[in-house]
Amino acid sequence: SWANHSIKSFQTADELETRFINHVETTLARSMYNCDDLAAYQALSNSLRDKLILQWNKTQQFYTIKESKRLYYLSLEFLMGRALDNAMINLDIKDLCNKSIDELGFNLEDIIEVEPDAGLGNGGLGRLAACFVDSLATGNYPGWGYGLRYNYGIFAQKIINGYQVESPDYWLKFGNPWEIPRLEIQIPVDFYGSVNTVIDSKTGKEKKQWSGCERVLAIAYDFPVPGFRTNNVNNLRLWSSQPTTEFDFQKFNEGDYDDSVSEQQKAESITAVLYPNDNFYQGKELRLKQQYFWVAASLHDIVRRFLKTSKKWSEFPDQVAIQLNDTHPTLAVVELQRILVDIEGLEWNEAWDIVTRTFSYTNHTVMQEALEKWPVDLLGNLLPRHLEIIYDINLFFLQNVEKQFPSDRALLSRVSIVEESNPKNLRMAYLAIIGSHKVNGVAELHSELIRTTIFKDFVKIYGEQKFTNVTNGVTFRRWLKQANPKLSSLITKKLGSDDFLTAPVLLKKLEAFIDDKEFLQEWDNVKLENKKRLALLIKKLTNVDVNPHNLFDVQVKRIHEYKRQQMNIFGIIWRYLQIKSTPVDKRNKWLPKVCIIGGKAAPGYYAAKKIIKLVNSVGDVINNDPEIGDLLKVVFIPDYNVSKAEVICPASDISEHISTAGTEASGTSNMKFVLNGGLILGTVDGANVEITREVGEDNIFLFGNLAEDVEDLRYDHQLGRIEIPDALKLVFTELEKGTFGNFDEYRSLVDSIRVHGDYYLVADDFESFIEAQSTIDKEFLNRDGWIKKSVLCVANMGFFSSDRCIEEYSENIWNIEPVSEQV
Ligand code: DL6
Repeated sequence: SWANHSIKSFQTADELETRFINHVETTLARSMYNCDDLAAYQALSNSLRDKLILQWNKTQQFYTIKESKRLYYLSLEFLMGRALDNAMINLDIKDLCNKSIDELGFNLEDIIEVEPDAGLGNGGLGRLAACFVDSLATGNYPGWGYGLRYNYGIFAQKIINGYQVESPDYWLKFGNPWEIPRLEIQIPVDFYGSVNTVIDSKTGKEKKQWSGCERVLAIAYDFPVPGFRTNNVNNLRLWSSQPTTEFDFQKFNEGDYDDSVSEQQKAESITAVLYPNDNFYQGKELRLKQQYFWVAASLHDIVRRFLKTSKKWSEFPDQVAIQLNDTHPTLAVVELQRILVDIEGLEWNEAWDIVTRTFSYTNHTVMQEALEKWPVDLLGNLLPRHLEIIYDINLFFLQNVEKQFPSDRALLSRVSIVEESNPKNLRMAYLAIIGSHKVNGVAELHSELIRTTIFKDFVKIYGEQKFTNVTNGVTFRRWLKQANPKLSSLITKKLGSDDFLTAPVLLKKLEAFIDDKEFLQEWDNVKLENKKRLALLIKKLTNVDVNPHNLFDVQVKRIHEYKRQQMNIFGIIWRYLQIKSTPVDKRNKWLPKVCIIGGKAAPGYYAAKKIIKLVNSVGDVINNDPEIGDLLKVVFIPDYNVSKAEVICPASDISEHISTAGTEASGTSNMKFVLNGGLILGTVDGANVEITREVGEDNIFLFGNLAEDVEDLRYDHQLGRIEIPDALKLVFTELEKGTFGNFDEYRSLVDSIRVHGDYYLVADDFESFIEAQSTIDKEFLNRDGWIKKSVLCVANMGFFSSDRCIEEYSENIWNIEPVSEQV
């Protein structure tokens, strides 16, 4: 029971306070008299960290003794957000911390706010990895994350004159109490160089040997990952790059100071910055260097741990499962084959069998622009031996395909890892499929699409059973208990326990209270309180006053044409024009609404930046139009990140997930909003489909064309058959008039629809989009009905817990089991 767990943590407020003061006075070398919120944050974090580290150490020893199979989750992004609040919740000592901190003269909420987000990711993919490490730890699975410790995470976004301006996010400015530098773990990683044939001293046979000519060191930084109510603490290991030598002493002596440190700087640049693209492949050499640096260090670490067990190589896949989070770590497949063949001297086939039994691959997108294709020459120059191995993998694979389908030459060129383009490219997704035993998509519709479109030839070759689905999920600890303490307490009170945090099917019991008037009223009050909290944040960030009693319609996510924030803002303009053309005395027929949009655009993404500018300009006009008042407000929340999402998700009445059908692999914020009692306005895309199945069609507002119609519609558009509905024409005319500033600024957004084929089908879906909104307006007025919908949604969200995802991966893909908790 949990009573036993607390033994591992603080027993009394006194104990915590003593530890806190100790950290202030020794670790921070300050006195309690000049301890500000930052110092208090550091002292409290260090106090919790002390406890975590002891448990973390014991857990690792425990896993080693048990010799249990381990899972390694390779992800180039872990969008962790803040750690302190999460640690307090997972250790179940938030009340105790509150009491201590209060007694020490601080306010816990203020202290939590001091912590910078660990923004080591772009969006859904990185946040999914963060939810997964939480669920692995909570479920007592021996699972580690491996990633990169970027000095700069996702950039901070400022809005200046309506434009996005990026500034670097130096999140480590004040140090990081949540990491344990393992300076003794230094793994050399080589680049460039050449390949020679040498005689193996053991076997006397010829073998290939790669000698790199640039070496950097990978230094391990460990982030303890506490599970919820377990004594097991897992590990997230992030690598930081360092030069092998401090600087070039000879150059220094010769007075060439600049050059003497250039090699050092080059080495450090590998883990300096996170590439800020979401769903977009850029093809930079430094990015490839990051990828190899990370997989080489991680595999070296994994192999070293395996070798300590003295087991045979053939048992490697019984001890180790490696999950490739998208294609970013695909070189790990090649690196393991290289280690086994070139270094350990295994036969190719024996090695390849081990490799494919070890790896599995998650695909997160079907969009062509996001699929990684490294130019052959670039990869061959940086990693010459790896290119040879890729060619061999491809050769043996194609030979097998040829045997299976003897007369299908077109098939061979379609599935070859090497794309015969100019320049030649390596299709990393194909390499990931060939090197893995399982491939999964992240929602049912998406998994079906990869089987029937981008990977259809591979289904023909390998059969259906290699391709599977694991629908995404989110951790209920962060996204319900931490983000929404009020709703979490209400549910706890009503259900008599908070067991739903680990057994989410229990939420279903809320359905029993659907006619309990008092409960519905409390539920509604919680939403209002959360909307007030968001209104304060909006005021602080944008200086716009919004009325928390009005409908909050939220769309926060990365800005991307396929996510269609442009459609949202066109819809807002349309609503504005409709209100304006309604006689003044009739305007109150319009439901007052607050439209909230937020998200970052990749710095090089022109259209996305134009969308941000348009949202801000429209907001400026509407929010300052005295005729409109509270009927319509439009705010752009700057610098959307995990900690802001924790305030925003609990506060929506409606959230928009309106991607062109077939483009959003899953989405996970859709789950977070519904889990917090907000309803969805969405397309039939990604996990919206399964959310509908779970919560029922009556409790979600769907609109738009279906994925199966998209191809035909695009084809029609190419032939010039495109019809712009009158409502959208009205919007375009208003833009042309300059109501929201110079039209030239937005011409490209309009032209992409009118002139360039409307790839994202904004025109096709616009009418049904605004129709769905008018349905929402009506339904929102039926207060009782609306609150009931909200309760029913939450009651049926159990399926979307990331704990369920981890169980499915463990059972169907990784073949790992929970290790009983150490005491
Ligand atoms: O699976 C996590 C997340 C999905 O929820 C989103 O729908 C999807 O867009 C995102 N995919 C990527 C692809 N990235 N790359 N490279 O971020 O994954």
